[in-house]
Amino acid sequence: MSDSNNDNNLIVEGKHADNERLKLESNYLRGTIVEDLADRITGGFTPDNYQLIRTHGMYQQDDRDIRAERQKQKLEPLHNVMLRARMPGGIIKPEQWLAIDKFADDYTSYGSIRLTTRQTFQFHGVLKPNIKLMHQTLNSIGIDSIATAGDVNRNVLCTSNPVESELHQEAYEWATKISEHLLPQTKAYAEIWLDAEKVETTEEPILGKSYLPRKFKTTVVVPPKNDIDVHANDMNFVAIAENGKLVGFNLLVGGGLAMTHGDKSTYPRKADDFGFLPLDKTLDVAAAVVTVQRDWGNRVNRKNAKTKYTLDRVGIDTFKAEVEKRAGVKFTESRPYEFTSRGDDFGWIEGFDGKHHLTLFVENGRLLDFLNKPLKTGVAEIAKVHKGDFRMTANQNLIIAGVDTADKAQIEKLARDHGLLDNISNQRLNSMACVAFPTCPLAMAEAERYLPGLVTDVETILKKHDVADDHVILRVTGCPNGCGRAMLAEIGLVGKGPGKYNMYLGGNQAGTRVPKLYQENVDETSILTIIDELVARWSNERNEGEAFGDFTIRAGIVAEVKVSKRDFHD
Ligand code: SRM
Ligand code: SF4
Repeated sequence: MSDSNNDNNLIVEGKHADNERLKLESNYLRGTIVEDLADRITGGFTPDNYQLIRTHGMYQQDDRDIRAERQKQKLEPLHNVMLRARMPGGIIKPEQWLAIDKFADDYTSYGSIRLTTRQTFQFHGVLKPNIKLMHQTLNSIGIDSIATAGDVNRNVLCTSNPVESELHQEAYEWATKISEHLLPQTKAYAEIWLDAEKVETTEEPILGKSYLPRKFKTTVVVPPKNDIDVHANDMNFVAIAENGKLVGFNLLVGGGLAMTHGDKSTYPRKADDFGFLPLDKTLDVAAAVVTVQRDWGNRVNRKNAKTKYTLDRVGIDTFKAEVEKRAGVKFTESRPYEFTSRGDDFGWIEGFDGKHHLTLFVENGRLLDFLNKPLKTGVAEIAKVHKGDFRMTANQNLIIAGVDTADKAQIEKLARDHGLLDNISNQRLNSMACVAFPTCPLAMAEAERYLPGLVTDVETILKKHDVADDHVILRVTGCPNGCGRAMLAEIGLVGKGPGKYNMYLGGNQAGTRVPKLYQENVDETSILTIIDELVARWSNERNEGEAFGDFTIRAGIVAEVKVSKRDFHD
């Protein structure tokens, strides 16, 4: 990069973050993971490998509920790993499901399969001696966990709803192609976990030897559904169809939701519109956006390293022009489209191809055999007879897709018998939380374990004010990293400390507006008091059909966040 580029503020000068050193020294993501794996004195990994295993789809964790007790007993934390699979578009076959179901039973300490907000599943609590077996089991059924974490392009999302069968199929194929195109080229994963022969890596043409400055997230979305929440993502391909056939994409760049409490240089931000591109330029454009972020992203301060900050630093026009140059494309004006909703459509729907699809609500995505609700067994029983596939949604739910008319009754009975098809309120269907305690090391407050009770209380409040059939998009996230996407909710609760949350208001139903801080450090009782007061006002003062988030802005309860950098913290 020439000095004149630095004049334009394209590169952030200064001492690089330590993650840059370890990526560079890792010999293309190998590090000393193999040696670490053989060390059975500790259940954990050395600090460098602790970071590097992320690029292979794993995080080292320990159960925070028992951490203090083990410390008292002078025991090392009970180290284990969480694995996150790579599932572009979230599609998984019944036979694959049965294998992951069995692995969760046999080798994870929680015995659960956790559907995530990015259309895949996680195993929690896999001990070191079982890690290789886990990868080999997944490999035997055609699944890997390459690049589902770390400074790379993550699992590529795609709208789940298979109603518009052909268009969805095309979009899904693009999600898979983009995922493959942007994968690391290093064969470290196969070598370390699958005992494959060593193949020297000489180049990472797209990601580079130091990989990306920070995580990078991509979606392919089929409007009018914004079920994958584009504005949480660095790069989004919005499917544009003519006569039901995909002709190209509008490109949205620079979304992201994380922030740090007290650090005003961090903020959630919506993605910007770059314009329309023809289908045959998709992979070139994907690579160009990634390489511009690779070269211009901030490698000095990881808190300001994501694409959203690069765009705000160098300017949208400069970033876009560079993408056009590298991809050999000129974006034309974006084609018209509209997002109207984000939720999943629960129950049965029929696709244009005559197949039936059953969307099941899975609270917090946690598939486990709860008392009187054997959800995990239920999905496994369905997998034993199902001839289509499963689709994990970005709202932590599960679609039993491609069911023949003749098989509908049997699938429905299995779902009902296992508590997968109960009557669920609109409010619960539109509420979501991240994992948080006990497995997430970064959690400041409860989320997954707090949400179910909170929703019950909010249901009571809605009923009290005669809006029980309506709902508020309610999301809880255990810390400001925002994994539960509270920063695109109508009411977003962001963990601040045990039992304390910052409350944000003013997102909208389509997920195209970032909410704004309403009250800081509120406890669970005050949260209910505030929601009660606000819902009472909404019920009495709202315009016909006005959604809660829109009301909070019109009524002046919070100001609208139009441009995050300017408005979010003011
Ligand atoms: Fe996340 C880190 C869980 C979606 C932003 N996220 C984590 C870790 C791995 C904690 C850690 O670094 O040690 C959490 C593990 C918890 C556990 O025990 O499972 C975690 N994130 C999750 C999941 C499982 C939440 C869920 O309830 O489903 C989601 C897994 C997605 C996947 O399958 O890949 C998940 N994370 C998200 C999202 C939402 C999204 O992408 O749609 C976000 C906000 C969007 C964004 O990226 O801006 C998100 N997670 C983060 C961040 C902040 C990144 C940043 O820009 O600063 C971290 C922390 C970090 O990277 O330093 C993080
Ligand atoms: Fe953990 Fe925070 Fe993400 Fe929740 S938002 S899973 S607490 S990192």
